[in-house]
Amino acid sequence: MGLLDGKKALIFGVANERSIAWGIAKALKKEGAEIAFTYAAENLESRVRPLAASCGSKIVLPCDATNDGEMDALFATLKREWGGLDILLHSIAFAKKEELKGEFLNTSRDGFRLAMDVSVYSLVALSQRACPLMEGRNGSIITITYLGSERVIPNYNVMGVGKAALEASVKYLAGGLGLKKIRVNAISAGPIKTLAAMGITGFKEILDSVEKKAPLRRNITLEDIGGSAVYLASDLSSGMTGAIIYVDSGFNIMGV
Ligand code: NAD
Ligand code: 0WE
Repeated sequence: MGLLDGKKALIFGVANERSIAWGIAKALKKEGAEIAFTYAAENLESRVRPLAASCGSKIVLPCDATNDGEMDALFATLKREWGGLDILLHSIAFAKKEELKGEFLNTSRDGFRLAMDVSVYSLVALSQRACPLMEGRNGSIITITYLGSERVIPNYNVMGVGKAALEASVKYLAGGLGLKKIRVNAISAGPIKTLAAMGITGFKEILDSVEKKAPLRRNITLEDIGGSAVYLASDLSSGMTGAIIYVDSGFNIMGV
């Protein structure tokens, strides 16, 4: 008996075995969910397929979150294969490398637009298409955010502004989708060494400061995030929508 027996989950954001989306997929699978995976670009297909196979997933489809046509095709396939959907995980973010260093003041118009499109609008675009498949099934939509939305984290820059917009989008989506009994929530994850954290100036210092200052005195793991995602995906969290929950060893509560 799993908490997610019979539920169908569509996962966006697996790039490799370190991805937060992969940690969550494993946790959902363990509780009995059936999983479908997407990959952002052709060069990731060979990474995602073996991971999907190890989850017993038959559905692995391409989806660049900036491409409306690709999204339409994906959801048409999913409707044919599954008929409905219970869980949508959005674990996608991108900003140009040059925007993640130096002064936020120097953010370019194009860098701002791209970060917002990939990291924020994608949640809206996916929710639009997931919604008809989730109706009448108590669906759960989950996204991943970061403390840089509300505090100034050096170099996080345009992504911080994007995460603030993502969190506001969670609330507006939740406000509208409640009528359809679809819940929308975010996990604000502590720093974790994934592909998206590679080559970030000062990332090691951020990890060190969590270990030193957070109440739990340790960094978080994919399993920590997976556990909270199971809660948000399952009927255990049936009364919760529009929430931003922290999985960060408690770091966010500290004043110094
Ligand atoms: P990751 O690199 O493993 O995942 C990011 C994913 O975004 C990749 O799978 C990538 O393919 C996907 N992506 C990028 N552009 C895309 C596009 N156009 N279309 C579709 N997919 C696209 O890194 P991660 O750390 O697992 O990041 C997942 C989420 O977690 C992101 O939203 C990130 O902001 C958030 N987050 C990460 C941390 C951290 O410290 N790693 C902390 C808090 C929140
Ligand atoms: O959300 C993120 C990372 C998002 C991200 C990472 C990259 C790196 C490679 C988005 N776009 C790109 N583009 C690239 O070219 N995190 C929460 C992890 C993260 O990223 C930081 C951090 C932390 C923490 C960037 C600067 C400072 C801190």
